[in-house]
Amino acid sequence: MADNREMWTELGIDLKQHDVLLGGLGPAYADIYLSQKDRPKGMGFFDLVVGDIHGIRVHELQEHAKKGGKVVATYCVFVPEEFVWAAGGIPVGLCAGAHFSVPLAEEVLPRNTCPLIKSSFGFKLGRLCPYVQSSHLIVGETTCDGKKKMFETLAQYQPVYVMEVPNKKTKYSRALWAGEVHEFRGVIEKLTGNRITLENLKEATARVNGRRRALQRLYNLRKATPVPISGKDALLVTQVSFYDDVTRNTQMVNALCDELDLRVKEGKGVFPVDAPRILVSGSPMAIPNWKVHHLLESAGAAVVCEESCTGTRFFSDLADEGGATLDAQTNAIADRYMKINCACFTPNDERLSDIVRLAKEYNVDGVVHYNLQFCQTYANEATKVEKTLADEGIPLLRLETDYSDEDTGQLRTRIDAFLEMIRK
Ligand code: BJ8
Repeated sequence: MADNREMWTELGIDLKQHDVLLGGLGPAYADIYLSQKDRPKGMGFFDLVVGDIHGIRVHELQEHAKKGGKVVATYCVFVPEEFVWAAGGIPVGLCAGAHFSVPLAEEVLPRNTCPLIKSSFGFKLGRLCPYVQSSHLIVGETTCDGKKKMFETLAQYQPVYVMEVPNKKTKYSRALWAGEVHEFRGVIEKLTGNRITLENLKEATARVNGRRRALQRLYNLRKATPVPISGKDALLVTQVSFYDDVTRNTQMVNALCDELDLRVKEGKGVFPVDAPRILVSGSPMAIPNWKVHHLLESAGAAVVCEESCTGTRFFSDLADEGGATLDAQTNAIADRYMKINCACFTPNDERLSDIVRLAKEYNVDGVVHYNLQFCQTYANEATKVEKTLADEGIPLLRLETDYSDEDTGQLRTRIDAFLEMIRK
């Protein structure tokens, strides 16, 4: 701990406010996570990671930086991490899931901005996040207006590079995106001083695919009844995957899956067999945003899948590893990312098909559409999701919320009523 404080001081962290932030996280984690019954032993690793959330991994990043290595921070699953690993850098998906930093951000950003954007900006403004402080470059994207304008402001505080994500999936848009990915390759080479070659890019692609396969395995195990792991735990595994070392993370997720495999064979689960099975679909849930999962599972539901960027959109598609040249491999990676069905695309009907397919594959009793407040793209799609699911006869609950606790009572009432309706 003393070790951590010294490091945080060197990173320019506001120790006083940071103590308040971490002081609140421990008890919340104990209440939400450690109180769960029959947790898989494999969750011990993830508890350890969260228990020292601003320690162990940040030390690793610092060690890397002392040897001349670079750290690249990101906020979106569109940023192709393969290039960073290939060039010997470390990519880190930043959290942005805490209310703590939101009031700080509201001093600069419009209040009617989504909490994910405000939280991430507030972490930088308040010097509260050692991952942000450790990063040599923040890579943003043009997925939504709020984010892209926030990145302009963020650039006043830290080096920022923004990738242009197109809004359509036509051949012209794909060409634009491929160009952006090629450009990004050069940006990362320049930052790290290392050449990206066909060999190291293929190796990095295989490593990232390994983690994607491990997460696919975890999600497939959640299709079992009774479900062998809670939705909260599965969400945490995905959240941690954004900033852990890719090789270690793959090993730990696979070790957890080995244990869950046994559970499934023995018919052991964490909820009764008749617990309503819920698919959560919508905006991403970054650490420590566990609000809706906690409310759902406390009310007796089992969250069995997330159609989200902290869920299936993060790992469902693998990148082809067979490019014959560096440019071909770069294009293969660009193609893989264009399969992500984010609400920033128009039209985005593939997401509707994904939701229906996942609802069936995971045998769910209902879908919760989760919308971060002021996120226009997901709020607009919610209406289409509602119609599509009504046509399929799948019950839907639409929730719009932020990171605060202010609406917890109201959400609980609506969730209880939804589950009651499903049970009937
Ligand atoms: S690929 S979902 S991670 S953009 S919630 S900031 S869209 S106003 S997070 Fe996302 Fe990439 Fe898409 Fe996924 Fe804007 Fe909406 Fe906020 Fe959002």
